[in-house]
Amino acid sequence: MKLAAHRTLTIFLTTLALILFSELAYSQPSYTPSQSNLEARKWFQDAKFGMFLHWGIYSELGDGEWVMEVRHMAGSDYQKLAPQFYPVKFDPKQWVAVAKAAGMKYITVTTRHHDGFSMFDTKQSDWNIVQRTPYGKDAIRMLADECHKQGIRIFFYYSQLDWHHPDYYPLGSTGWGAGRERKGDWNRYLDFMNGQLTELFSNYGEVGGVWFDGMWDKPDADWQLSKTYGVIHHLQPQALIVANHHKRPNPGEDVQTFERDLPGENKAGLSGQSVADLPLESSDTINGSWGYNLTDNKFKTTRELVHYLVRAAGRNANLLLNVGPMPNGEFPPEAVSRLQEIGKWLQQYGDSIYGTRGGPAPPASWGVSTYKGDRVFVHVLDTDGPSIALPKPSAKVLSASLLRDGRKIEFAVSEFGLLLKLPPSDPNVFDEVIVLNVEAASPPKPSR
Ligand code: JFZ
Repeated sequence: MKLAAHRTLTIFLTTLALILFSELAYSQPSYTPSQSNLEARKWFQDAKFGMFLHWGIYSELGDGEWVMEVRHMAGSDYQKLAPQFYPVKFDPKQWVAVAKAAGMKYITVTTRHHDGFSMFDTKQSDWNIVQRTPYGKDAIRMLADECHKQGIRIFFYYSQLDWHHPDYYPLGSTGWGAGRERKGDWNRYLDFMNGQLTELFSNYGEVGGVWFDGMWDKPDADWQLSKTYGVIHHLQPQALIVANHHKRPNPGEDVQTFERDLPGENKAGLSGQSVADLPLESSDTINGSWGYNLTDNKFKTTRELVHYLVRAAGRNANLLLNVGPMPNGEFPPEAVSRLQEIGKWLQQYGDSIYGTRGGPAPPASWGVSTYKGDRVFVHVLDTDGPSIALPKPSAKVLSASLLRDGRKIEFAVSEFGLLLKLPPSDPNVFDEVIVLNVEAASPPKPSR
């Protein structure tokens, strides 16, 4: 009786919230971030390193999160995955502990991907982990609770594209093989999404932010972003809105993210957009896949991963590094060992990464620079020469030394620039960090 009353009340309140949102529309066509949001942006920039997790019922097939689309699976077939989802080894405490030991400060997890399957308890649809799987538990709540306990911020990846919902219509560039009816009510779909986001930003404690993805499926549709962003910023003003639409940021977005690329580079072909004056993030994956892929053994080496993190920091950006957990709820062992090694590296070199900004020397073939207060960190990643030359610094260089052992480094400043004499290169050193102590009444100018 009590339970039933509680459920009725919850439904009532959710419906009320939905009506309020659609009537009042906390839209923000012009957006001024709150004080707490500005603080969260600074926290984010200081944090530098996050864990991306793609986990869903697709993980069962071990063929990535796009498997439904790639194999043109009918929705009626894909649905059979749900009653087989029972991650016996899922231990959120362990996940968060691995992320922390890797030196990561936040976790961005798929609350639902393009298959539309919610990994959380939602009242907006029964296509969710609690109602459709024998596991029956809200994995996102378990993970969020554990993040709060262990002092890691939780971000929610949320797919705006949906290959399952009948109101995701007209279809965009994907989803044509799912055997769906060719009809649907777009506004009802937007209400559904805003309803889910209301749940996610009401029922899971403080959330670091949201990572939107999928708008690129229908770039010209009316997504009514200002309304959706308004809902989130109204509920949690500090929450950072990150949108992976591969375009210049829209009003209301707090972080610019780059998929599989560093800001300003476009090697993967998804990042032609120019770099905005917002906190920046690069996302990439530890092997070649986002969701668990049984045959993808192309794990990047620890050295490559450290270089990625350092090159991102040198471009004033975070690295969001993806791991695709297995259907049993464990991380692939190849990922765990690499994460441990990165964590070890960060314990020694983290001072040159955390809390820094892109440094005064622009990214070069030898590496990048970061800075913090009156120290510039020169990250020498790839060079076999006896010295490197940097542009002439705007602040006077007082001393130069190796971060790893404090050894003094010889340097010379001329009108042409700053010359640093390198120690003999050591193949075991991923990144030879040289610390410049500079006379800094004003901080050195970032390179960007
Ligand atoms: C998107 C997702 O589709 C993908 O599954 C993963 O979640 C990643 C982080 O984000 O990746 C994209 C998005 C758009 C394109 C390609 C990959 N695109 O437009 O070609």
